[in-house]
Amino acid sequence: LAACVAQTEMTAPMGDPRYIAQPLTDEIYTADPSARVWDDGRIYIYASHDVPVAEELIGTAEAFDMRDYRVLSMDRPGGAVTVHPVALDVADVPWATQQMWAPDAAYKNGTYYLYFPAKDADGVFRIGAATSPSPTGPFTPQAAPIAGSYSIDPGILADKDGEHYMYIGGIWGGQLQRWQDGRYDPAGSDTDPTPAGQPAIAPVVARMDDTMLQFAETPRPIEILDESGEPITADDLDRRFFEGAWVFRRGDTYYFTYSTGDTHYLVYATGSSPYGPFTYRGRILEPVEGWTTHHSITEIDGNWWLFYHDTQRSGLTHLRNVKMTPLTFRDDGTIVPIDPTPG
Ligand code: FUB
Repeated sequence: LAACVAQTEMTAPMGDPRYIAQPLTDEIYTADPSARVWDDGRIYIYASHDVPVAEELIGTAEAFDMRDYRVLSMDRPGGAVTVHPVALDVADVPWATQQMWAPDAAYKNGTYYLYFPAKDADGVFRIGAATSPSPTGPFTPQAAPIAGSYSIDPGILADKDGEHYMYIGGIWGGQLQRWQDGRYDPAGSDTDPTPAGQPAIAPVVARMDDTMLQFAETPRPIEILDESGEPITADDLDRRFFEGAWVFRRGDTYYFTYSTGDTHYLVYATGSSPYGPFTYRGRILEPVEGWTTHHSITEIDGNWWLFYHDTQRSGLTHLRNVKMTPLTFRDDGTIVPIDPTPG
């Protein structure tokens, strides 16, 4: 996420025909949608809950000062959207102080798990876990963040063999560049110090243990390769990883999808293992209105959907609204890219 977000703010009303999809709710501002379909067949969206902030914060990463999570749900695409009560409040998380950013969720053996990034008392992003017998919460947080976790944007892959993997990372405001030698460097860069031509900073993945509350292993970096099998480099801004990893499996192919941040694309790479390496394949979504772009991709009754956000309702980068639109795969497994504002 931008350390300092500069953009021209603009206002576009709901229902504006330029947009291929409309906001799923106008009750609250929501972003970073992680859409899940659990055993009851209902669609649950675990999202950031954006809030207004003081004027002087607008245009900075501190404008993303979210305090709680609210789950959205619907019985089918196009169905009525329910905005559920607060699922987890930062005031109830013993170790967290601020900035409840992009969450995700998982289900195992009758328990729902909410995973979320937040800053601790030292201003360092960690990943927390919370549990509930209900998909909409309220969730009970663990006393401490997941040991060995850092940075932002946890994304969960529930693989077909029952294993769960957590993908994490975000550069700039997400602090991933400050963890490059395994320890947090408080004096590290606010952006990305990697020299041009060097491999881009890598997101990481760890398998969850049986409790779903800890990692079973030390997080490992993920390689994202170009068409020649070489690592994507830090200066390849249209293709390098920035934040918002979302991994799903389609057949035997693992799709590692992510945001390129300051170039505003959602893109994807594919591989044959949850650990990668993944080879870059192309774009999923052209830039949306607003600085950030963040998504999930979910199969619902045999059809694939892209959940994403933009700033159609507010015209302000820190007050976003989630949307969903159909996603099409070609016969060779590549994705048909979407332009969110045609015409
Ligand atoms: O919502 C806060 C941050 O903005 C997320 O963690 C990033 O992925 C970006 O969408």
